[in-house]
Amino acid sequence: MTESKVEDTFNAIRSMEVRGAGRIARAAAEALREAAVSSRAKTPAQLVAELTRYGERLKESRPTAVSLPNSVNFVLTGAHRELRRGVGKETLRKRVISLCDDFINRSTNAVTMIGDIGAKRIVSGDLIMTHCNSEAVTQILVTARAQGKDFHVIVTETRPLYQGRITAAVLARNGIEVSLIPDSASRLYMHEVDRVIVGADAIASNGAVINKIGTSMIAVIAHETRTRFYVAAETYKLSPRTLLGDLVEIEERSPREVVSESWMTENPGVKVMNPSFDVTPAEYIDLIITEQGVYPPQGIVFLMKELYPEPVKLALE
Ligand code: RUB
Repeated sequence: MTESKVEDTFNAIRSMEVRGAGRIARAAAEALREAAVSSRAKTPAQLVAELTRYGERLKESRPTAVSLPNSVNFVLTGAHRELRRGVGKETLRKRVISLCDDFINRSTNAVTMIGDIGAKRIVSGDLIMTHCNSEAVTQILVTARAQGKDFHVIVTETRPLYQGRITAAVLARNGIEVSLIPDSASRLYMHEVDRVIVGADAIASNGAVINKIGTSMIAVIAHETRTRFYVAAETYKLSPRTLLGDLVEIEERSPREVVSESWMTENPGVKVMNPSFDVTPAEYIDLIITEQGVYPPQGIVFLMKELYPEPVKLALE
């Protein structure tokens, strides 16, 4: 029962039925919560071992969104701490459940906070561009609209999976004027755009932002026209391992998302590539909007060290 719930969540994340860095993170916490509730482990050590195995499995579902390991580690670090304290199995179970709830609540509150903070940057009359589908970005735009601001949003389709269509539909439903454009039309419209706002799957210690493929292309175009480029991201998108020199892995997805099986068979000499994310260097980013405030990308490392002291401590030991 437990194992199958974890596998269901693993498959839902891998197949992108559940997608977007924040939602992935919450889905993992929900799966661990359910695992803790229904576990038949006989001892606290067994319970922690079981949850650790499930957590590691969930982390393997998609490689780029650092929100996923950050969510799992938040729960597992707490579980291991309780185990070291010598608590009984039922206390430990309750503690894990409350850690999962805590992560999920923090996550939804963070998105609301980002909406409130980011909406201050939206001005009536703005033309805004966004790429892909980010709930943090959507929250900013919907909040600004609810405050009575009138603006127009250009949404890129976001090939090959067209997540831009989701964004466009949600914004339109919330009374926001919206246009959907092919990704390749971004430069044509950029000179009219006041600000670009995108989400993030991971943020590195040097302030670089990893987000949906095509984000860095849009950032370069925005730079050319001196258009402001904002990133909206909860702090669990910060990648503490990048402080230790690790690189964020870029997910390579199936070529079948780009061309059909029959096209591939008819054209065996063509290698189809489908990277899902890219890296936008700090110098193309004006602001990173988090639930803890607005940061220049070059300053994000200080927030990272404050929120994730462990990797640095480990490296120094
Ligand atoms: C989604 C994507 C989003 C970030 C941020 O990619 O790149 O911009 O995950 O989203 P995919 P959020 O569709 O491949 O998961 O703000 O919702 O966490």
